[in-house]
Amino acid sequence: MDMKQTLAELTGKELSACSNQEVYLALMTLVQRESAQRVTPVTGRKLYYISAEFLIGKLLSNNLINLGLYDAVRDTLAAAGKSLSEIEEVEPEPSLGNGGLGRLAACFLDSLATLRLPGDGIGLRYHFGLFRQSLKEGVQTEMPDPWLTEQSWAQRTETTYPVMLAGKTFQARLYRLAVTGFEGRTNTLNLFDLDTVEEGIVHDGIAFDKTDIDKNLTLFLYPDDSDEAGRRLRVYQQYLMVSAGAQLILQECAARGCNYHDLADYAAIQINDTHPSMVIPELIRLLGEKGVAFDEAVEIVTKTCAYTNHTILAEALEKWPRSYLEAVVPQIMPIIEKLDALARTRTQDESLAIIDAEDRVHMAHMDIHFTHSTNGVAELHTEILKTTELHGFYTLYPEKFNNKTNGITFRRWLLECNPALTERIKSHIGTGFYKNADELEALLPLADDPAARKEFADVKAQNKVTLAEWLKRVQGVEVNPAAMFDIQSKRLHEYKRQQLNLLYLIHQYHEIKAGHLPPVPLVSIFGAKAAPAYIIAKDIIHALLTLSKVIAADPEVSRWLQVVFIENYNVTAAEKLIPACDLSEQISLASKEASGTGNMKFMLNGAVTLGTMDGANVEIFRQVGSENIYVFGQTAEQVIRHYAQQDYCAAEWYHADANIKRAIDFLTDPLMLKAGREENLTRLRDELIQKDWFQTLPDFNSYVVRKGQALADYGCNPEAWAKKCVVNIAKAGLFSSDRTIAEYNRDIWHLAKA
Ligand code: B1N
Repeated sequence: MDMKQTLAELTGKELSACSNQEVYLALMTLVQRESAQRVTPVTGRKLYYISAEFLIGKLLSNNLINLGLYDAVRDTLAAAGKSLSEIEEVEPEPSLGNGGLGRLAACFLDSLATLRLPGDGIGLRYHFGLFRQSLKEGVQTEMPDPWLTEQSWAQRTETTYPVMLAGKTFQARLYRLAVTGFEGRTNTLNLFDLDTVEEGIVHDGIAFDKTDIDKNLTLFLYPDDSDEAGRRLRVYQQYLMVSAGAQLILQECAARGCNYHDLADYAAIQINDTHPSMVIPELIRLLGEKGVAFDEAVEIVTKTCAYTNHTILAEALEKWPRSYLEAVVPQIMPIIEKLDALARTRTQDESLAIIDAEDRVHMAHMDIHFTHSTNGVAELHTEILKTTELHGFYTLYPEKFNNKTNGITFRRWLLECNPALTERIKSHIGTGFYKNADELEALLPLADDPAARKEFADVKAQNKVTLAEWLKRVQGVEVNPAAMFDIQSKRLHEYKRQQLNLLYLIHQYHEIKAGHLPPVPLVSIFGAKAAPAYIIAKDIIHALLTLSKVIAADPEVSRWLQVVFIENYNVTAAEKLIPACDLSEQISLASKEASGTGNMKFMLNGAVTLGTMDGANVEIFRQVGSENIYVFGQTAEQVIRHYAQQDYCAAEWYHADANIKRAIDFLTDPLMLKAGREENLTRLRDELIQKDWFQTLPDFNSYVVRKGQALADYGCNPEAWAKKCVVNIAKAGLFSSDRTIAEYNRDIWHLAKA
């Protein structure tokens, strides 16, 4: 049937008479109908990827592309006077994640379906996801970010599972969201929720009664954990997810003939960081109910489950007080105790225990002892786990440790977000790279072809104009598309060092005031949300917003330098920013960024990286070579040594270096205090001088030098710059999540392709 007729049937009227909302809902139905035709048949094992976050982004266009319907829909709509891109705007973005960990889970689901591997997600159906950020008067405030509408991508089912929380039984209702693969199969994202949750209890931004579990359990991703009620709420959420998830897994496997003793032949479970770790004792408990003895259950679960570590930051490695678990999930506490005792028979090393001397339960320790695989997410990260953070575990279980360098799906991060670049690439090397990313390497010779370089440079220039128009429309700011677009977009965290970029911008401000003009104007763009209770992170946002005002008010400087902060950075905003970026800021303190995936997205879209030798930057460097990336700063080894010897002193750097001192002092210059808030600016200044836990100051000078070099190359030698862009695109194939998923499957899951 032709598309026009199909859409007319779905809307029940002439397309030209439909509102965008009506067309959107009709297209949602079309996608749901088409994807249901392609469900992945399962033979052998099926993967369950359990994760607190799935940062899936808007779904309409992505699904249309994957189902091969995009062009037909776009053209049919255009013929009726409708615009698909306007209809996309109607769709609310599901913000079921907060950063790389959640976006990785979404890319993995896409790649699994594309590779025709049976692999479903298990998570929670948060009503508001992460908060919506608003930036008024220079400060971040948080609002709920609703995405659920009556007709929704996540479809309600009649299936519920009983889950015991604090001695009371709750019914976890299953919602199913179709995950389409590119010319592939359909998998499912299973999301759990309670019918009793009430959005109406949220007041004054994102405040709500943290103790009313019936009403609040799935309202938000990562509810504020700065008080005990908030931390307990996270335990409630995690157990709801894993208990309902484990019941679903056992039920599905039993339906396919599993007798529970052979669970590992039917299921592979990937534990995404420590949030789902309670699935281990929960499965042991449920297997016990089915008549499987403890020792055998431990063996089965170990064979079935695998764990991915995403960070070495101590504060992110969850340790729950025993008292919380006893209160919220008393039914699994005896199992955790038995696991702790069992682990202690394998090692004398107290630091590898599950329950420590302070009665805290180390979730990562439970994962490593009782799964068969522990992986890091980039080569450097895995090495640091083996040699430093998890060295004791590596000594005990060397065979369990492996690396899986992260990746991104090219369907969303190239085909969908950058159609102009996709067209250019296609014109040279065909469409094989859609599914076989390594074919991008065939572009490499074009780096030396001036005509081809110009084509790619023209695409970038056009994308920058498009971004400038979007910024004008949604934020009312005007930017100069001829400037270099320099972008740092990621969660706000001190280890990611937005504050280093801030100090650079202040430095540039002074240089321009002193008459040292840069070779080309710079537009410095930030996108970042700070955790609501993370004070210094919010101070950094405030300082950037204040600096932006000070610069904008100074015509002498604003011709050369502009600071733009994107409000409510999310996947949708990322899709606009990334295709238009010239310089990609990946400036975390070496050793702290496990991998990064934004770095890969920017590279794929022809941006050049300015980065430290951290996370996957190391592998990007190896791919493109030193000519095509700007590297600066301390090495991971140097950083780790400073932490071990506790010999870093920020104040020494501040007093010894006039440029550092000038930049930090400016935070509380009268100009800044007039435009901003003294409390926030002073606190940030003091933090940088007195603590600077993430060693910003030692990297300051090399950062200034390398960024200056990038500006000079960009401004004075556009031909050489264009060459770098082409090389970056050509060498990005390694970072396809199809490659990552193929490696997980080869080494850990062993799923059969449908
Ligand atoms: O996971 C990404 C990596 O690319 C990033 O480098 C890494 O920072 C990110 C606790 C986390 N690690 N840990 C988290 C998120 C929420 C939370 O409550 C930890 N996120 C990452 C994908 O591997």
